[in-house]
Amino acid sequence: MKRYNPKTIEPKWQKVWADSKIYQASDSADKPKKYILEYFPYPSGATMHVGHVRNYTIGDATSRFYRMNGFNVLHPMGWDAFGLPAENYAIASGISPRKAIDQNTDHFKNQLIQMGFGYDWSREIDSTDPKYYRWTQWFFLLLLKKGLAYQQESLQWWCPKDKTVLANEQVEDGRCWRCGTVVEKKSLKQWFFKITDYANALDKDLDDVNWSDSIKTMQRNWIGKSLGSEVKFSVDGFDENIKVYTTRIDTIFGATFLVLAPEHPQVKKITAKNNLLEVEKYLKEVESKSEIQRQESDQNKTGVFTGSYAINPANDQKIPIWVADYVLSGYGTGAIMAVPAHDERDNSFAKKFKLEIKKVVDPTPEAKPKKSSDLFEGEGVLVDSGKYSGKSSSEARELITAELAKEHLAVSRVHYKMRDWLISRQRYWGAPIPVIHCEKDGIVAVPEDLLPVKLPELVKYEPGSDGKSPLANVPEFVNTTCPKCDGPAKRETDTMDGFACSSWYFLRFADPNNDHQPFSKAKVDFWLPVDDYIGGAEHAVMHLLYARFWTKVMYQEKLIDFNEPFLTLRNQGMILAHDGAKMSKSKNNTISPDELIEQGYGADSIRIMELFIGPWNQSANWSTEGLGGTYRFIQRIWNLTHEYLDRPDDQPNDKDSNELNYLVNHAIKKTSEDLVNLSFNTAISTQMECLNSLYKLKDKNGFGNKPVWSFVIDTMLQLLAPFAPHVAEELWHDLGHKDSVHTSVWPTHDDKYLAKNNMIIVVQVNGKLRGQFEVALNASEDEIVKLAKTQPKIVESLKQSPVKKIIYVPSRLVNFVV
Ligand code: ANZ
Repeated sequence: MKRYNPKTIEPKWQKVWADSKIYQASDSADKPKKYILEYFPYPSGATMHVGHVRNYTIGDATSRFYRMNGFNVLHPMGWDAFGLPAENYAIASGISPRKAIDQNTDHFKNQLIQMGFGYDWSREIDSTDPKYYRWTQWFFLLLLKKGLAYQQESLQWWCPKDKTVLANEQVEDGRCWRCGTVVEKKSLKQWFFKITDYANALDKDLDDVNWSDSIKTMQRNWIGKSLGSEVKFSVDGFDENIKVYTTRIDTIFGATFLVLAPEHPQVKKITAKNNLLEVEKYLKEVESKSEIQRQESDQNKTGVFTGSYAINPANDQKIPIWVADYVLSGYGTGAIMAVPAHDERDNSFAKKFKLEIKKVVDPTPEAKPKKSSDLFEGEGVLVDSGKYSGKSSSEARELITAELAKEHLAVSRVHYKMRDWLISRQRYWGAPIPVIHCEKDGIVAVPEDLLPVKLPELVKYEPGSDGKSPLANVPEFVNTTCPKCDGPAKRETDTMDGFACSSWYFLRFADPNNDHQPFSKAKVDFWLPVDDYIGGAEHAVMHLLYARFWTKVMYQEKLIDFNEPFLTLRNQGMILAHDGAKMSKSKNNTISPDELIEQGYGADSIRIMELFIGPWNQSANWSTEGLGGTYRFIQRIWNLTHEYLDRPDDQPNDKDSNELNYLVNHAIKKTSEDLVNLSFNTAISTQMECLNSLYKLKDKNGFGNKPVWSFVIDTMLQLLAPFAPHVAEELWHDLGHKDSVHTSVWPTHDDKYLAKNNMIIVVQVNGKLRGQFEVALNASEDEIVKLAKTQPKIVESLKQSPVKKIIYVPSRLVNFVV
């Protein structure tokens, strides 16, 4: 009998598939389309480990399933190769980023091919290829034209280790998201994309996509929509008004002081002469604090009195104005009315500086806390609030806003926490920002026909600490002429954040070789939106938010016909090391598919292991022993198929037809349903059980009924094909098929075989008939007993007396002895 050897069959079929281009998607098929996408990877040094492999296996199994179901499937792959990881790797290893990326993509691509993933490689893209980033630059210019890209001097997050600025989203708990260094603020001129113009749409349209609630919530929190009011407080003795932003105008009668952020432009204007020195001293102190220190523990709140007073417009009370750094300059109006009885931060500040705490909201009786406290942050019923006393918080908010609005003292406002997206980077390895600075004409866009602005090859690409990109040291790059006046001018030397490149790559896959446009509208409208987007949850905020923003801009520009790029988002669970630790190069606990293939397991066993290890969206610990199990499963299919092929010409018999038909139809039904729901592990266990039953029948009666057995084996291989594509293909050809199993038509089950194969089980208590039910012929004893226990009369009897013994007569009855 021919023996199973993945080392020979796997490379063989990989080559055949590539040569026969079976995974190439057609732009003009009359079949329905399906676009399945995994995040395109950073090819950054570290090789792919079994955690990454899971992501691609999910996408690949799904793609194969839909292709066999008659869909025109687009399943592409490319490289997100600009950005810091690639550059840092290059610096550390001493080879240029270009060379490093080329080496790494080659290696990564080979790994993907050797896993048997069916990508349409004719659509491969590389974000660092000038043919690609030409269009990233084109989009930059589009945003510039629409007023959605602008340059501004402002305080920015700066990572002293990576020597570049970071977007807000890239700062986590005051640290750089990549290297963990505590970030600083630096005043720098930077480029921004005005994503805030789309805050409302980005929030609202989450209603229309099929994403997990947790990812939607993370995006919503990041966008941070807040509904409140802006209220004007006049300053006693000054011709100034201070606007505050509050979501709790119902507490305005309890506002006992105002607080301005240290950076607030009115601070010096409204400070009393005698207090000026002290206020200035405080402002200096704050400047030297890191953001982490500023947001630190509540006990250490700092602040300074301005010596001035504001008039509370609700009750004309005079209240002191303070400056304190717990109020942020970048949010709302940068000024607040402090209500220490109902806001925790205000409460601790008031206690520290001995300011008045005045209760104006009582909890409703059901919400009354057990312990009494001078702080209640919830909503309730107003007290001590003039004519609004007795009203509910929500009613009072409307009434007070309306009343103050009459005198133009308040308006309803929506604020968003999200800031504009900072996209310039002072690093070498990115797409150059395509603008020119001219003394006469200011910022001038590089004309479209001169794109791409190519990134020059450099010898020295380490960043300096002067806040300038290494490109600034390359006169041939910097010095140019102004496209408007032809006078001498200088190129912008910052490059774009890598996230700019990944904000549109999914569109380019629809038309990857277009040299005249980023893509043709017809092709993009044909393929997009992406039907299934598969990846880890780490992209919840940045990439997914940015890509949605670009999509909305393109939709408004009528470049595309849809305004959400990813209809369904799937976040797979992580594969952890044997001991449950996160796999990482630094912990030296990664397992690469290469080594497992080298050991002889084969890509097919690894693929099955990735999916069988547990539900696809939950994390699981890797187990190389488990891999032995999936290898044996494949080997059993191999052996059964070859025993069937080598069977002696024995007497035909029809003994098992019914059961065979039942088994195979059940396996088709279950595998198909499971693949629609991504329930890969249960699909695989169904196939394992089916295989066991087939062995039993074969051992009893041989391969008696040839046509039925032939159908059964063909079908089993088709069902296996999405999971273990190589072995399925090899056996399929061994059986005499000429075309690929992967382009064969997915089998459909016939209900008649399932219905006929039920049996009636009688249920008794102490030998007396108590009911009966129908169950599948191949149901196990456990299943049958479990079902018997749920019969209404049995439930009743078992409640009254405990079971002493259960007697099961196979295929006939269950008797409970009580
Ligand atoms: C008075 C008040 C009373 C508030 C109360 C809360 C509770 P969200 O939901 O996050 O938008 N706030 C406004 N601007 C701020 C700033 N620049 N820095 C720090 N805090 C600021 O929260 C809005 C609330 O956060 C506002 O409502 C304001 O405090 C505070 F019982 O006003 B509130």
